[in-house]
Amino acid sequence: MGLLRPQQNAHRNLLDISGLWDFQMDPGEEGEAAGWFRALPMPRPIVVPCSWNDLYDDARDYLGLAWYLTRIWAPAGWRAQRVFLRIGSANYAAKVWVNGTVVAEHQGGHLPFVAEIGPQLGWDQPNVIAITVENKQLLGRVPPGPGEGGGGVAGVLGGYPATTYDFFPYAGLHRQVVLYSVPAEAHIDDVTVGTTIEGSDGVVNVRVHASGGYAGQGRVRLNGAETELSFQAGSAEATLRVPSARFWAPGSPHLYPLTVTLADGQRSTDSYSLEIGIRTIAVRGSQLLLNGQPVKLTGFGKHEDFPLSGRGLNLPMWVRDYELLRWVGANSYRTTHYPYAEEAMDLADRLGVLVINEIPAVGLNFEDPPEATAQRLAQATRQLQELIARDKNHPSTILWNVANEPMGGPLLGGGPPVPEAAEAGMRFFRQIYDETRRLDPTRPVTMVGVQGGPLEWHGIFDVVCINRYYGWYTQAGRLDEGAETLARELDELNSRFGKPIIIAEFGTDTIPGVHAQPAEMWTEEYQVEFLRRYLDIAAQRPFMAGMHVWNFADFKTGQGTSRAAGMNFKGAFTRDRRPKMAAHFLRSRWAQL
Ligand code: E9O
Repeated sequence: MGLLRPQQNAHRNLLDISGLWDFQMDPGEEGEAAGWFRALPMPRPIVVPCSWNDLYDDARDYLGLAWYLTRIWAPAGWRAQRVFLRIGSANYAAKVWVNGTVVAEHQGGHLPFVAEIGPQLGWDQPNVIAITVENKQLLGRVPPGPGEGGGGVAGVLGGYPATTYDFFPYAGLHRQVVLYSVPAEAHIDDVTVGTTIEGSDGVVNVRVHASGGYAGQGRVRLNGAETELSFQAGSAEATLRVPSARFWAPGSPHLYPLTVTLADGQRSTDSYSLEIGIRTIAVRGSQLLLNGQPVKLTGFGKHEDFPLSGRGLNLPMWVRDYELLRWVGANSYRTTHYPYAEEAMDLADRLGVLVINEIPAVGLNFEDPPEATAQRLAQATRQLQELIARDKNHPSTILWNVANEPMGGPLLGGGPPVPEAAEAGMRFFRQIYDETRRLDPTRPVTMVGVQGGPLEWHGIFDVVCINRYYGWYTQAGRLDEGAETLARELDELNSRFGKPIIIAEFGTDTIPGVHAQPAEMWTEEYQVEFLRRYLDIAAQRPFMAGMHVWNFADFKTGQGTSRAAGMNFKGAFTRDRRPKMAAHFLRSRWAQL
């Protein structure tokens, strides 16, 4: 089944049931046996979408089972249609009841899931929707929990709550919950758009899947032209040409409206519309080519992170962040370390921002038991399937990233990678790479390597992405030495792989307002001097395809000795989006490009 974003039109309906819901934590996990899916015994109000952690004192570090419940009327006009419930993101594991019947279970946050609920709905009384969510940090999950041995870079550093990653483990229903309906006879279940360029023409391939083995007719409309679709066993395909097309790119993000219709003679029975960008993305030698032209990424790794809303959808934050990306002269970002909201992807299309789109595979450690790796492979594969199903039609997504900083042995103070772990990683990433290319043959695929990690894994992927901190985590306080190490390593990576290289993270923790001359760690001057050296080194190397500063903004982490005030301070902006000196410096380098 496809994951098309629900929409309202003449054939379909959409009702957002987010808002204030009932909430109750269930640390003893007694609610199911006690029938809490009908009503919660001691409910408190909660917001959907939002993380629960910043709202109640006793919920801040809570990652166990919690209940969400609401009562809704099904709109009377939907009676003749098929009705679905779609949950935009439940972090991490969820179970869903409608009027006491389980309709869905799902693992993994950040990606939507859907249940058909028509048969469970009542039309003459309110319906009870109950959802449990828990975010336990377990060894076989993606991202994995720390287990016994620590695991992951953040795991090595320690912290509370214990995670394998360096951001706060916010939990809850993080995106909208909606009801939608589609025509009962047959409906458009999936649309896949692929674009190529021939001279000045855009060539648009549209593949459509309709439910129930639909074998009728349909059409595709694009840019005022229309083409017939003939379905067989639910599938149809058409190729359209847009003469003298306006190609999608940063600076000219032109979008074309595309509508697919199912038609029974003159009568249309379903339709679905989306906005598409005509563009190509490819790797040639050590260059990343957008519409056949070399492109260099300037930008950041980010987070969905803000006070009170936590990881919950925050549209003001998104609009402001895109404005600041424009101001600072960034043309791109990476969805570190999980898929972002669908609205964020729409805005990237519309505003012309390039996106490296990443699954939540952060904190993998191939020294962990093989059973854990096998479970993670299954999880990561499913997350890739869901992400690609959700985001495949966004022109802004130019690169899939399958993991951040997987470890193949000890890092800090540790010694070289462990051969067995490196081998286990090779097997894992070969499978993941092949699966990604099978799901989407149109975009290059990458993996983001950690400083000191096994280098051979990069050989599998189309683009070499690396996170480097010479002059911070190593060679601390020695910016010039750090810069020399970086320059040497980049040249080695170039001669070894001959592929585009992106520094996908580099940065220093910087307390806003703290200064020193000469530059000293944790000061604004040090952050600027560090970034300056890295950007200079990249600018001298034609094989460098991008520079992503870590991070766009300061963000919340767990509590620990390496994170003052429970924050990672590597932002160019503060958590409330005020520019540090670094933001002004980056603007002076990027805004004129
Ligand atoms: C992942 C990101 O989520 N990369 C980390 C970032 C950080 O600020 C974190 O927030 O810590 C950097 C990891 C660097 C590890 C360096 C190890 C060097 C040992 C040889």
